[in-house]
Amino acid sequence: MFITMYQKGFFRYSFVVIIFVMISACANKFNDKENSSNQDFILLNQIAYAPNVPKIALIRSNSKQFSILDENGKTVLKKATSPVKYAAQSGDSVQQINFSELIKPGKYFIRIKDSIYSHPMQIKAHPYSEIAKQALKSFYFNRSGMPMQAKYAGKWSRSAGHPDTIVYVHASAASKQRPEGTIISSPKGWYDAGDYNKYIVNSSISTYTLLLAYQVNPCYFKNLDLNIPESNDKIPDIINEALYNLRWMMSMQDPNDGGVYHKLSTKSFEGFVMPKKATNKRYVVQKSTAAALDFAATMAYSSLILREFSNELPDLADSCLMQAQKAWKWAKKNPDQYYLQPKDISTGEYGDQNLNDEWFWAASELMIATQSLEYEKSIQDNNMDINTPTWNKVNTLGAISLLLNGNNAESDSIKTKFLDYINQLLVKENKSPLRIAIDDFNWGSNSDFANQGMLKMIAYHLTHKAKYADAAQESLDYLLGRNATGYCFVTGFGAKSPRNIHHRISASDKVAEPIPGLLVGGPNLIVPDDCGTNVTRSEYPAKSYEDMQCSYSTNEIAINWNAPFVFLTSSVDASENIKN
Ligand SMILES: [Ca+2]
Ligand SMILES: [Ca+2]
Ligand SMILES: [Ca+2]
Repeated sequence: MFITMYQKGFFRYSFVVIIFVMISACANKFNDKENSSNQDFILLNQIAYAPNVPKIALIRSNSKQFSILDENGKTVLKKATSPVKYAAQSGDSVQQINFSELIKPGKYFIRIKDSIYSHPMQIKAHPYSEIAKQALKSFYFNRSGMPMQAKYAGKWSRSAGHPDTIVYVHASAASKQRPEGTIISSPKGWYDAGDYNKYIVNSSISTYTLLLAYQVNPCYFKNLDLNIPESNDKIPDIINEALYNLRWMMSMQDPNDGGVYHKLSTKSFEGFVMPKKATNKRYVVQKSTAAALDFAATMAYSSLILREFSNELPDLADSCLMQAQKAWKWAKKNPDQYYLQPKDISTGEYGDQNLNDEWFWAASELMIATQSLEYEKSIQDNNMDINTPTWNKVNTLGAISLLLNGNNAESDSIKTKFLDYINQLLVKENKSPLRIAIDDFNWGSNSDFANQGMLKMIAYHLTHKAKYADAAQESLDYLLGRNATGYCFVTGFGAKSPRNIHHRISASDKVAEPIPGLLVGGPNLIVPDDCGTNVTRSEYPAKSYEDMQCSYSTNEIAINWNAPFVFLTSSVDASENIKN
């Protein structure tokens, strides 16, 4: 989606003026002059903190001390701020304020200079239950081929679109058994992002990440009722949700040769209309090595997770593993089928010229699932490194699976590398004025924070060292408001959150509020003029964000961004439940 949207041209939409509603009557009690601009002097997690976690906010106004007031206006803490530091990534002079010692549940405000108040701040147990649930439920809202009934979707109910029971084999995907124009059925699956297409590469990392969230905290998810059509069966709703996409993925493999179509897509992006009205012909496009390997990895990992449900889902785990092995064999025979966008197709590419990491991920998952030496050799031959995962860098997903599910022989050296990487993130964050470890703000920078938070929680899971959970809390703090834009980057949550997301359903459903629980891509400088020349984005990467529908480069949503956010919120929430 992303790169091609850029190549394809610029969407221009009229600017919608956003009026931020005054936040709370309590705040007004303190200061009639309160407004969102002075609140942006104090950047903090706008949702809540569990009592025992570190609580560090940032201020952008030179102040020697800060106070914390309870909801009756009584000062409960007065403390010195840290020295001013210049943050080159946001162009701000910032100070940190640390109020970790405040542990009593309640609602509070931070005050600086006697007259500048923060958004409301909360301390409570189970602080992220609701946001984790909505973040997961956003996948349901992005299901293709299913009507959203009001009893599950509330005011976001809608008709079904994209049944995908009639999908054409594109010329680029033609084979002897399935010539160009052959009709296949490939229903279900999630819309990838703001568009209505379905892409194997991005679906793979997203599905894997949700299943991983389940593996790390199964009890948490067994108790989580999403109010989706499958909520009353015996399968945890997160597994139901992942299955909705997994079953689509299974239909993307050509049973004749094991090759996997790279995507299911219209020729060009649909307009900003509801799914039911987006009725252009859809195609499966080109089999690619990246799709085959990501598919193999995800199917093999799914087989492992789904064994637990063999009574409810007979034979499904075996089918997944069989399909994974077939895809791997196809990739072995076709190791350099890099995706090349056909001339008549302009939707998302997810093109990737370096597949070493995809080989490593697929081999890791297949070795775990089969214990076969064939895959072990592929792993040993691969000079794997650890980094923050994204759709085209998936080696760390293989490493995580080996750490959680592999045998000790492989795990020891990987664990060292893995923890070294996380430790480096922690060192960087502690030195950074904004307390972040991001060097470059990429497209979808928010997903880098979510994925780093996920890696930290896995480190916590492996070592039980509190420093990793504490650092994951700070990744979450960033996404929930402690960032240079002052936004809580999740729709429907926080005092200041995105309203005008680049998401066709939210843009055309005639409901004022966007579908909740969606993490937007976040700031970056990659396409500074996506809203045309009348909108000037900040020249600083950490601030270059616009809550406008036209800003596809900063305000789109995507399944691979929401999945690590589900992991992060659920695992932090679950671990805090234990600590409390
Ligand atoms: Ca269920
Ligand atoms: Ca790659
Ligand atoms: Ca809407």
